[in-house]
Amino acid sequence: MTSSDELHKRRVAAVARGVGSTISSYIAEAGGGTLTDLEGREWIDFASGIAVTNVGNAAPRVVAAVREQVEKFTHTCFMVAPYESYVSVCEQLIELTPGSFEKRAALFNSGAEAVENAVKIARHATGRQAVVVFDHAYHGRTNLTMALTAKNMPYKHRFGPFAPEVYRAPMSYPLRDGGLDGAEAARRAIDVIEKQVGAGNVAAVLIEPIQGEGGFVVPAPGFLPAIAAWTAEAGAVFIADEIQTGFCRTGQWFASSHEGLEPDLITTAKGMGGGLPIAGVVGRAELMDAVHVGGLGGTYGGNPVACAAALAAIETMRELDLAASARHIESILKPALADISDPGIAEVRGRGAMLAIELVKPGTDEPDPVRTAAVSKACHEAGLLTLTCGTYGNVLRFLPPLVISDEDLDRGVAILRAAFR
Ligand code: PLZ
Repeated sequence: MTSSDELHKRRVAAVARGVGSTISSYIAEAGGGTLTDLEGREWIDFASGIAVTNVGNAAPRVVAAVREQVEKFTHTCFMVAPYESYVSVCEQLIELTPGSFEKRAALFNSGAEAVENAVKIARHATGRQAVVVFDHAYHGRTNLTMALTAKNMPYKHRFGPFAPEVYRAPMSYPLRDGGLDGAEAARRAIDVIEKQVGAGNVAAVLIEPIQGEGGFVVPAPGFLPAIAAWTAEAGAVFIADEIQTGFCRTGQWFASSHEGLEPDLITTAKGMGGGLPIAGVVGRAELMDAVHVGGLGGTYGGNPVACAAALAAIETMRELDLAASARHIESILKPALADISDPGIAEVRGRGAMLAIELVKPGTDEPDPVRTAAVSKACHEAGLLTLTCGTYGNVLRFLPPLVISDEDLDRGVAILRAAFR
């Protein structure tokens, strides 16, 4: 059998250098809480891809649904010859997302594509152009979404020029904004928007309810509702990017619900497809339906195999009550993380199964990306797959599949503790 070492050589000769990987082992199979590499080494999964396999890897219902669908048909293009599962996924998005108003949905292939389409819809419906995003935001790697994303390296460096009419406002980041409360942080952001953009020019305010790549930043309570209220008053569209936070990850179907938000539009991807590529935009019917017939689409958007997987993943989340599982994971993992006594730990934060540790140089608030990378590497060497994130690269993040066993969680925590030592 091919070894990871041999594969690595082939990879270097065949795969563009710009595509990186967190670990150098190659995966042979994966399940509900572990991955196994070609050498038979097991990894406890605290990554879920990147918050994708919420229902676990190769989840039984997803596997069965995909099998059944590929035997019937693999592709017709919904824009050419439609099929039921696309409609069913849209119905599920409408039912599961917060907001009791009339909604519509549309399906795409990736998170970035969903975000681009949400912006298109907001611009079309309002007749305005400006899009407001926040410090530390991550929305994707396509040209428009690079402009929306905050961090230069590795996402934007030398890839410009970027799309115009994107404006960045300060985020609520309790650890790093001098402890502004939600209302104060919102006032600071709104002031920037009003002075630098002008309320009447804003098409959309786009925000992750808990920031993902930017560092698992949980805004102070009240920040999101205040921003949403201002957006409504300005006649702009409030878009929640729930691509990383959605589908039970934070202990609710969508993280917007933790603060009672009813976003005008929500973007979803990742967890929704149980590992297959599918994304969606769902929201107010009058916004979604403002776009002319033929204005939205794409060859593969809502591919039938991906739709079958999404329906099976959603059924799994409902039947196993994976939102409750995320809260259960939080109840075990958060105290365990808080219990790691290390002078470099500035904060343990997050919700549900989206938890993080931010690391600083002891006694300062200076980010410590070197130690963060070292702890992460020690975890990898000991068989725990963890990821880092953050504008400063100093956040360890934990995203186990929501079906992970308590035993695998405990084993993971033990490896993490040892890695800190
Ligand atoms: N919005 C909130 O988290 C994807 C990106 C990893 P795509 N996050 C992982 C990387 O380095 O490329 C993400 C997200 C939020 C949008 C996206 C983009 O989703 O499916 O990767 O396009």
